[in-house]
Amino acid sequence: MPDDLIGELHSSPVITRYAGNPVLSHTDVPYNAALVFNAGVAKWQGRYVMVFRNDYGSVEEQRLEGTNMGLAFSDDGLHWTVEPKPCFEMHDDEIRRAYDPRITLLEGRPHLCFAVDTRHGVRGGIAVTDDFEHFEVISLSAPDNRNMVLFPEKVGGRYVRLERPFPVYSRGGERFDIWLADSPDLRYWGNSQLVLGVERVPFANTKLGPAAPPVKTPKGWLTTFHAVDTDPSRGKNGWEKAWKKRYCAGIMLLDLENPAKVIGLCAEPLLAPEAPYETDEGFRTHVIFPGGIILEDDGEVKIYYGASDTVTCLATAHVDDLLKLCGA
Ligand code: BMA
Repeated sequence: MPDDLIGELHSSPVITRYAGNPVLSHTDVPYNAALVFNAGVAKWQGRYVMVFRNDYGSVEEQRLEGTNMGLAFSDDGLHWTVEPKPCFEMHDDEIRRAYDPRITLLEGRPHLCFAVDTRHGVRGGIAVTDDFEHFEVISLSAPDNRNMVLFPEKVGGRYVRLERPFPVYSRGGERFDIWLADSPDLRYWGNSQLVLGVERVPFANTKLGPAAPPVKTPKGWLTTFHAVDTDPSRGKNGWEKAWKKRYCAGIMLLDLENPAKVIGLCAEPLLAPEAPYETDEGFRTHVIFPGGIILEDDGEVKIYYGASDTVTCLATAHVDDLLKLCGA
């Protein structure tokens, strides 16, 4: 157990939560749905598109049966309509489920990154689609790895992704860090480099993970991440007997040409659990898990995040304020 307890945390003053939160919950889904969270979002063909994680079962009975991914569209990024059927699922003798999607528009085509629970460990998957109906899985990592996000363009002639391997033996406990790998073809990944270690984030004592795909700005790749702290004194925070972790969103800036290099890091959380739907209600409270980011033409940044592993929420900030938080 960590002996470096973090204590109270607050969201950055540059952040505004959308007054209509949550933007999506199980009641918006026209099929079996219970926890509707950890979504990836992109602007595609003139609309906003969202792929969300759906752990189905019953909220009333606090019972979960399985996981698939649903699809929703929106004209304004605020009001969403869910398609009649789930869009993506992986399940066979070896694979239990795929979840936590992120969307990157790369060379004009939507690419989905996701985690895959298998009988032999957690793998990170990448798939490509042209219609959000048919997906071609182009790569699955070795275990244990997840929270992958693709950069929206090649850097130095190579495809690049952030990822979060979990070295349980060598690192000690759950101290997991953010890494970067590159690829000539999105299939074969290598040149692994450490980007951000837990010890560099003052509001984490457990693990980190990449959040939404990095956004290109003239000053660097603006990049969200999630940061986890554990406090053994925390008790029942949700449906389970005890939930001792808190997930916050952080923000950093990566070098445009060498994205393994952190050129700015905000020492405080961007978003810490504070709203009732983040602290009081749901499966696992005190979890903010961002997976989608949109930089609008007027500089507004929309950040989509899972709240309490239960609903999908939105917060906004101005890109200049986010860059300032990173010292740029
Ligand atoms: C992580 C992932 C996320 C989830 C978070 C909090 O390990 O499973 O999907 O949001 O835990 O439960």
